[in-house]
Amino acid sequence: MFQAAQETMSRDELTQVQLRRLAATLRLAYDNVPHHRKAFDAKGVRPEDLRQLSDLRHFPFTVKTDLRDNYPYGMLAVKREQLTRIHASSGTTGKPTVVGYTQGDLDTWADLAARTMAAAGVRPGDLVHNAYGYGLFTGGLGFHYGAERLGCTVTPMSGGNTEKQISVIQDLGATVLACTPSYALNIAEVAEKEGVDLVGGLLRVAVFGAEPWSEGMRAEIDRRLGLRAQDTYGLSEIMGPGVAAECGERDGLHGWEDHFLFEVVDPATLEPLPPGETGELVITTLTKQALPMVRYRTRDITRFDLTPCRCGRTHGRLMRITGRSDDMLIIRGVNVYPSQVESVLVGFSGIEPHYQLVVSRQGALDHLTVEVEADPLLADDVYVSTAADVRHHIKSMIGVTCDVILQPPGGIPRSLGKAVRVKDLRKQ
Ligand code: DLL
Repeated sequence: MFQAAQETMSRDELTQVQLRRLAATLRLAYDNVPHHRKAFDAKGVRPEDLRQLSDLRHFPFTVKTDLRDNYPYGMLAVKREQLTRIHASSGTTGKPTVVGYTQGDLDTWADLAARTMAAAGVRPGDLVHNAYGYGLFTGGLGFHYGAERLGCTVTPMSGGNTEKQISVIQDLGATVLACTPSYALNIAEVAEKEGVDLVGGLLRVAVFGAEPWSEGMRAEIDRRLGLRAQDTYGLSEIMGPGVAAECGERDGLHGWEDHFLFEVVDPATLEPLPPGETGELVITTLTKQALPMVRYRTRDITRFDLTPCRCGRTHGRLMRITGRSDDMLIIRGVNVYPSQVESVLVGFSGIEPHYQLVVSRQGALDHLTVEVEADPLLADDVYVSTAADVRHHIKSMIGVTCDVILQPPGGIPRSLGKAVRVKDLRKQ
């Protein structure tokens, strides 16, 4: 199943499947989840009002706080006893968001994670070194079962203890690396420091995701680990990893449309945008049993491209997710995502792509300081001029005025999972 039959269905077939599954999902949500019933009633819609896919625009959105307000089990369409597994996302504030899976949901998830890995170029027989966190986070177990389903051998490493990761990759002969891109960079760096040649080793493909990353970072990691880095997307409220996957073309991530319905809405008006326009991604699940999601506002900014892909898959493509609307900084009127700054920093001579954005308040205005690490070979007396160069490039490429501070090697905290790119001092 390098390319499942569902991945090449015609648009007409796909629409039929989606409509049938969407009707069942709306019914399931309305009949079993008091929150959805109330929200439908408040908008004056009933499941049977759905006649065609475009009717979905009349149904209410679901947002993260709905999950928090109904913590822990209020959004479930089944009894707690019918769950086989629970995951949770920690979030930065307040209660975690709890998500549940029936055995059927876990089966679908394993299939989709397997399809995601296959699209990325993973094959049966590959040895997958899985350094995504195991536990409440969906990354570890999500890819674990996907890899098994695809017929791979899995090393369930989880994150952390980077020196050990490197010897396990080498000793066991891993061909696939699954982790966040920021952690992969950490692995590359530690291997280089220890004089371990991962580039000449067996690693062939990396299955990345869980955080925004740039094309520049991709080139950097491809080179420093000697593999092909592929992007995958997912979120726990919808399932976990395996919602969308880049194919070998590396030109957008195929959203698995037989299991999810993707809309892109204008974040200000919440009106659906025509295909191909950039906005906030909204996802409705089509086959989830325990936790059906109706029009979940992901906050992720992307566009959904329906033009044919050279790989032959008919499922539309999410263009690389630049960031979440919550992560967007507005610095003196200029909108900026951390991943845009990353694009400027990666490959810049004299610095390493370890960085953090510090946002503070100067008077009435927000102020951005980019802290980035110096190359270990950079002479002390050119720190200041290098910082000025970086500052100038950020201004000319992104249009944002900032301060740049060069930190000595090791001065920026390393990622063990999702990197923390923004330090916000405004809230202190
Ligand atoms: O991060 C699931 C996952 C695990 C995806 C491993 C891929 C690989 P959450 O912790 O719920 O779930 O975080 C979901 O992470 O809404 C995005 O903002 C961000 N995100 C996930 N994948 C990407 C990506 C997992 N490829 C949130 N590019 C999402 C950019 C991503 N952002």
